[in-house]
Amino acid sequence: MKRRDLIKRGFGALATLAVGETILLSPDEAWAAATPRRKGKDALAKAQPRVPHDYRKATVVRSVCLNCSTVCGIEGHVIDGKLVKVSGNPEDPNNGRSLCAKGQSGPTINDYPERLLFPLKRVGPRGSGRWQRITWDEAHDEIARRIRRAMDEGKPEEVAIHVGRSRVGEETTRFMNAVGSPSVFNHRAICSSNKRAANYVSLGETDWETGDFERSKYIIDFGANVYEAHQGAIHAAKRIIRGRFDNGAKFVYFDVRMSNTAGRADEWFAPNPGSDGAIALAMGNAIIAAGLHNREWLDTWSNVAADDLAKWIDRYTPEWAEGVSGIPAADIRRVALEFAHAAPAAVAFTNRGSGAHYNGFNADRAVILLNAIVGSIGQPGGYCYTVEPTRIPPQVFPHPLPMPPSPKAKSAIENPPEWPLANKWQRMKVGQIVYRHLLQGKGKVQVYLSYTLASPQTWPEGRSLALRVLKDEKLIPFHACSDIVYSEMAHHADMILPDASYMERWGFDTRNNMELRDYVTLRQPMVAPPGECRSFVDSLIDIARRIGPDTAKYFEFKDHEEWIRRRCEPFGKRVGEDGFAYMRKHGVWQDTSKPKYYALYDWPLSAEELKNTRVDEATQIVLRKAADGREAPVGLMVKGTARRGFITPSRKFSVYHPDIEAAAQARGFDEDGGKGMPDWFPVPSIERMGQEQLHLVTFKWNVHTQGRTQSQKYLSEIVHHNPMWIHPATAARHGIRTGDMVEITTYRPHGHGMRGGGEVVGKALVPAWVTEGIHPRVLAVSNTLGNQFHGRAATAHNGPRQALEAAWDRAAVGEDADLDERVWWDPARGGTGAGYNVNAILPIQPAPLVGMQGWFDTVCSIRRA
Ligand SMILES: Nc1nc2c(c(=O)[nH]1)N[C@H]1C(S)=C(S)[C@@H](COP(=O)(O)OP(=O)(O)OC[C@H]3O[C@@H](n4cnc5c(=O)[nH]c(N)nc54)[C@H](O)[C@@H]3O)O[C@H]1N2
Ligand SMILES: Nc1nc2c(c(=O)[nH]1)N[C@H]1C(S)=C(S)[C@@H](COP(=O)(O)OP(=O)(O)OC[C@H]3O[C@@H](n4cnc5c(=O)[nH]c(N)nc54)[C@H](O)[C@@H]3O)O[C@H]1N2
Ligand code: SF4
Ligand SMILES: [Mo]
Repeated sequence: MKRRDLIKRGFGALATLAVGETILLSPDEAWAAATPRRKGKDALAKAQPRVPHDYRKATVVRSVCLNCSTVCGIEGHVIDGKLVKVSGNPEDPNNGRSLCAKGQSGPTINDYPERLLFPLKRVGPRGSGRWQRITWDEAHDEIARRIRRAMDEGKPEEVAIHVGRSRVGEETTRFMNAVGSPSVFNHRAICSSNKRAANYVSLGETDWETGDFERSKYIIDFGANVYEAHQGAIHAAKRIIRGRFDNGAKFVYFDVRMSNTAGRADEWFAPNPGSDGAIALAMGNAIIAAGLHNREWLDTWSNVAADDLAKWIDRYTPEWAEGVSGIPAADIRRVALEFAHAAPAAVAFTNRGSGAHYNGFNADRAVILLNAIVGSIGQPGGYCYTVEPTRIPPQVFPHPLPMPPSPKAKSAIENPPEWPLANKWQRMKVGQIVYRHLLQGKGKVQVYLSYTLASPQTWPEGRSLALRVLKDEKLIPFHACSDIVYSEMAHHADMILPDASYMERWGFDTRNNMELRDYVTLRQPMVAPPGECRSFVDSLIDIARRIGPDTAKYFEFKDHEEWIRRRCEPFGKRVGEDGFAYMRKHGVWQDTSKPKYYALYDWPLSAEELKNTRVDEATQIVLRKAADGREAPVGLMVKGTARRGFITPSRKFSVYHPDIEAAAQARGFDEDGGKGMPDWFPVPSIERMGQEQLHLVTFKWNVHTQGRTQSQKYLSEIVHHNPMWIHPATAARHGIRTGDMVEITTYRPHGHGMRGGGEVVGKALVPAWVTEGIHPRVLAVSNTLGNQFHGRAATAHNGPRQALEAAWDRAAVGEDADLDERVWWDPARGGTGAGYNVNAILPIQPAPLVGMQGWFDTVCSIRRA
């Protein structure tokens, strides 16, 4: 038999695949063909004796976790080239020594037996699972050639990069700017853009608050599941615990579900979905009515003075909010007044529980406003913030020059005009319409690069609309997927680029710092990647060099390591030593040269900052004249002194925002704060819900992250089953008991931007779990399970690696006795299986102005199957 006719099968064969050979990786076929190889109980385990590690012999490498977007500082303990353990980086200002279960499971990724090892190119139809091993040169040449063609045709915008939960925004943007394409599609509208936009509107210079929980006396949390999920879970939760137990803070939590956070709260309320904004406005109303608002703060710092705000908020009484939310007016009033009494050491904050709704932008604005009403913005124990918390400070770690200019080309997918505020403060995009717009011909792609993205699993209408488009070679003519395991995304690509894991590659990272200072962390390889895995950024550098001199000139560094080293060189002056060596040793740098960012708006302008300035009489804004004669605001006169103020048009905390009013008027509607003020309006589909219809929400488990952890065996051993939570009264009405299969039917939403409403989106079958820990009209299914790919732990298949042709080569990537012999959740061993994914039936629904996905607005009906 000629070598090229030989088709190897399954992941076991991957390790011995030579360049030019083909392999079949389609899970179904590979599983069906897998030879059972039982050698007696735990035979493989006996062959793989467990050796206790002597950690004193370990080399410690500091880096950053990326098993979720909390990005905790970590220390890797490496023995004989193997990462045997991670622990918290004690110098990290946010998490210190603390890590969660997901973080500790990280090392299982590195020698995962089903890791992708070589670049692969599709042979046969897309999605058939048949691949040929190619070299990196071949992979990069082909991608570069296709990008060059689009550029030469004058269509650089048809080169797209689609990123999920990644942390290489600066690198991908530089690459795409060099190509001249604006088509960087991201996931923020899927994730948290309502919350980010609300912070930008109100404060002007941050997308994320930093509650000073440790010093707080009263904490109200609207749907941030801080003990389990949240961005910054460890960071926030440990400080909330200290606030509660060391500082006597009270913790009040709103969630439609009895999450672990609800279980730890002093009071838990289950509001009607989509009503958090109404509750927050009513709390503001109650505080002002009782005269407990901070009149002085509002009159000084808010662009709507106390008396005007009182008039606006007058309509949102606790009684009105009770009708909307189902939470008794007496409780709303009582919590509000307790909160006001604790102020300024009082903080109200949010995450996706309030924000992932059609009306979530306003809900989050209302919660931020609540802090302003009691004057806790920037105060110890209050609602604090840092400056641009998601950016690596370019003045400290400057980008190597020359920098490519921003692209001139436009893309209606990247910047859809229907959502005028989507890209206003940050490139937040409207990610959920990417596939729909491609289907409708509102934009085109020639080259589609996907990175850390599992859209069939994690996006709305995932296995329905997203998959349909991913399979269509006319709509996506070329798809190269960067992944570390054989995912659903990789399966539907034309080329697979096996990435280095976050423990095997370079990168900078940062987020908001609970210590209210700027800080930066370094991600560095703890171990070498297996096989030919290579960091995606290194691929981008290499591809940019191959496209042509016009792109190569922006990438004159050998690799990502050198790029980072160069950014660290100027930083070295700050610390008085080699900047790169400093970062590698500490893993983190915190800027302690300035005071903590308390009440940043109140910081006086220095004599230096006041040079060439004048004060505008009408607004009291301090304006500085630049060399070209143009004036820009730099501060605000407050009681005779020049202060920094907020970085908003009025230089004050923005209750009213002119851009919102203008955007709503341009779109011809009044919702979503159409008067420019924080408002509440009903989610249209919820407003029209029939008597028997229910809300379907999803949520995150504490031990799983979206589409990226299910292949990690310890995590999937802990959680691999996700039945639908249903209240006993609702279950009884439908004759449903725990374990019964339930058919869920979902309906298309009403609302702006999308046509239709009320039609069936789809049906799913999910088992029930009857529990009192949920709102009677809400059903909840977690969004992180139901994998069809990603290997044995994720798909609940016990048995040998899908090794057919090849003896597995332990030297390349070893087999794992746990996966071979102990996946007890395999249905073939009487287990419950890998869970359910309901994203296929969750409709795309962007919020009116900002475009964030209304994840938790889905209306459905159920019946016992
Ligand atoms: N129903 C429902 N769905 C949701 C949500 C919800 O609330 N409800 N929440 C949403 C939220 S908040 C978000 S942020 C999105 C996130 O969803 P995505 O944007 O899809 O991000 P992830 O799930 O983190 O990405 C998973 C993919 O990245 C791959 N991967 C993991 N590590 C690496 C690596 O080092 N390199 C490369 N190249 N690939 C890697 C994984 O194998 C997997 O294929 O999900 C959303 N999905
Ligand atoms: N363990 C874990 N941690 C993670 C992640 C993960 O996947 N797993 N992902 C990271 C990412 S990318 C993100 S964006 C964050 C998300 O962090 P969170 O926002 O904390 O988590 P979610 O589960 O998306 O949503 C929070 C809660 O909203 C509730 N909810 C639904 N509707 C409503 C409502 O109308 N009102 C209220 N008050 N609550 C409601 C749900 O029951 C859920 O418990 O977590 C980050 N950290
Ligand atoms: S919260 Fe857990 S998974 Fe997320 S970064 Fe921190 S340790 Fe890693
Ligand atoms: Mo997210």
